Amino acid sequence: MVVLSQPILDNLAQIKTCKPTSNIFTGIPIVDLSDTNAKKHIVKACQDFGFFKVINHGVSMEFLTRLETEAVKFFKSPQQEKEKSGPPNPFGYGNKNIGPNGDVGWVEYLLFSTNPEFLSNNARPEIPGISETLWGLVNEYVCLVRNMACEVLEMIGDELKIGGKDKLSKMIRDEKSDSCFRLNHYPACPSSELLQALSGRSLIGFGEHTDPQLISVLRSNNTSGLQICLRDGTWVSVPPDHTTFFFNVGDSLQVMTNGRFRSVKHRVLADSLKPRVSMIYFGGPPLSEKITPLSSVMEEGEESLYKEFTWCEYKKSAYKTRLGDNRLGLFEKS
Ligand code: GA4
Repeated sequence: MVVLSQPILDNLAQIKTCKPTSNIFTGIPIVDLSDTNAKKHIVKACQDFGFFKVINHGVSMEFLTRLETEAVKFFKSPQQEKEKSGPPNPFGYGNKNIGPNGDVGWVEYLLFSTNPEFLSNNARPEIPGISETLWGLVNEYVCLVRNMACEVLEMIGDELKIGGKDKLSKMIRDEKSDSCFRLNHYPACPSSELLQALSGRSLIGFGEHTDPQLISVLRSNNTSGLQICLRDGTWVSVPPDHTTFFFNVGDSLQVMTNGRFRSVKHRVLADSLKPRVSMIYFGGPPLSEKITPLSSVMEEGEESLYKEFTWCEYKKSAYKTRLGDNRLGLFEKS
């Protein structure tokens, strides 16, 4: 039996582990944004998996590397310095603790608000200790990724014939859009002692959950870790690709399509050998927006599967849940 020293035990806190799966997902839908059939592929992927990867997105690798480098620089700074940017209530630096209800993971992160009004005024975030350079790059990145998310939502609008293809994208372009952005750092295993104690299991970086918003856009370095849950309940690993963006459907878009699109359950397992750095934009509607099925997707006589709610009501309720809870369950009609 391996006896762990106190610092290692402190390091682990209540972080869960799990057996790594050998299931590499080779069937990820790939959407070429320059393809004239892209909208068809996007809608199919949202229905089948709630997940797809985007190529030919036009964002330069050089820019992505610059942002990643600046993020790594922040995460490499002394712990005491980083703590000055926290706690994430709701925005700022967080270490291991995720959300307000006791969830933990092998992760440290920075959470930003990306309200467009706030960004266009080029206002500094309410987070102390963030360099001008990092803030500038985050600002630029969020604008690029939000445009990409709008493009995708417009293709969805067009394909679903929702009348006015910008009906969905408008919600995240709105100056009151309640969107956010997170930079995650999943450190590699800090010692051979811990590695040995894990005996082949992986530390859970970010536990299983669905995203409450409409749509999320993720970009990571070339370290694996992201897993998604397929319709049949199996967990599969998504091979990393630092040149592309991964999109996933959030709970709100599932509701707006009356369950046709799938808000995909996902999680991140830490890689014991290489740090993983990811950045995710969560496109959310304005707080007052009613989240209800779009009339164009409904068949004649079809009823909504969900009770009526606003994004504000859903968000409030989500923040009372644990990460892995079925948040939407509370709003399903019985
Ligand atoms: C999941 C998606 C986003 O990362 C996030 C998360 C938020 C947080 O980290 O504060 C939540 C989680 C997320 C859903 C349930 C609540 C809130 C942690 C948590 C336990 C920023 C978000 O919007 O919802």
